Amino acid sequence: MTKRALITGITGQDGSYLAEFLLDQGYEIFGMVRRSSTVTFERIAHLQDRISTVFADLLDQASLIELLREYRPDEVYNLAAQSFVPTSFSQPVLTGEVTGLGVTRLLDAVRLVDPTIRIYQASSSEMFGKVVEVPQTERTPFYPRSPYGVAKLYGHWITINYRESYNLHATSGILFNHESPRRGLEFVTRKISHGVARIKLGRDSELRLGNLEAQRDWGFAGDYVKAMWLMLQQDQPDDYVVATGETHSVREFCEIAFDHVGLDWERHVVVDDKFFRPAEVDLLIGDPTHAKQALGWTAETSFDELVRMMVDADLDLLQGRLSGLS
Ligand code: NAP
Ligand code: F7E
Repeated sequence: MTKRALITGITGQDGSYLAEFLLDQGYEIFGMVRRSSTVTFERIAHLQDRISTVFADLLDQASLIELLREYRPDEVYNLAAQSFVPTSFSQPVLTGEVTGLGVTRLLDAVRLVDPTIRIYQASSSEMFGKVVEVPQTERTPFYPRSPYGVAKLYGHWITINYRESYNLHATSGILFNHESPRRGLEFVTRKISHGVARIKLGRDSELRLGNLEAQRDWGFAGDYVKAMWLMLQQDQPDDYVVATGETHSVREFCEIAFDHVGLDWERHVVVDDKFFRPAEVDLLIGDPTHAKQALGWTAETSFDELVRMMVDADLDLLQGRLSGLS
């Protein structure tokens, strides 16, 4: 029997990689999209004839119930969110509605329509925020530092609550930062890779950034979607940290990215107060031991490979060699 998966957030970075991965596993894919006056399918344009796009919104409970009733997926991957941390400071209520309460709407739809549907919740290392332990594991206490982190923490706990209250196969993947050539241009890694490519091609001379000292555990999104799938293949639902186990600063990312094209980052990067946050997450580093032992999952792409892949893809994109979807 062909398995059916519903992916919310399919138009985002992870949605596109997960759809590719599940198609390779033989799944029938339903990608949930929200109504927009412009088409936002750039990342999944190459998959359009292999997946079905279906309309609903995490803000609308009835739309989620109808969706599950009509398409009856075996697995639901909840990737949809307002995911940009600075926007969560300027739009905290919207972020809470989508990134927090949206999870409850979806879990409740699963509970009402078919409680045997397995569900994956995209939790985040942002929940660790001002970290109380290094490295962070599934048992590290949380201390979120942004409305986004707070909303994700609500989503995390409501997932556990529905698992324990209604016996749902509801799993939470606590994923650390993962990047790719498909990352949104506002996130720091893609902002740097795209900025480096523009400077290399003579279209810009400087790149304005915020806190260069922030450290993140950065992996490749293409590796991380496999962990999501593995989680839903387990007999029992659980929580998993998914990370590389290494941390690097924004400064290091700049050094490698500029060096890759023969430029000195210090001649081009300008620190701009505009990009600092009201509260910062200084250091994240995950311990993926549980994912390795229970799922057999490890990150396959090194930090250097990731940085170079992103810069090369942006050079290609700007020179019209490909769509940036490699
Ligand atoms: P992304 O690129 O920002 O994609 C977010 C997706 O959510 C988009 O498809 C967006 O649709 C959709 N969405 C937003 N509001 C919605 C709503 N009200 N109803 C339905 N869909 C809505 O995020 P990502 O990087 O792929 O991350 C995927 C998930 O993992 C997110 O939940 C994120 O918070 C979480 N996460 C990400 C990371 C990371 O490092 N990437 C780490 C940990 C957790 P539009 O295209 O219409 O805007
Ligand atoms: O910032 C610093 C910034 O916006 C990383 C989301 O996917 O990962 C992501 O959240 C760091 C921060 O990602 C700029 O202050 C410096 O310390 O790329 P980011 P994030 O906030 O870590 C988590 C795991 C998620 O779940 C989120 O959805 O870089 N930084 N200068 C900058 N950041 C940005 N965006 N722009 C700058 O100019």
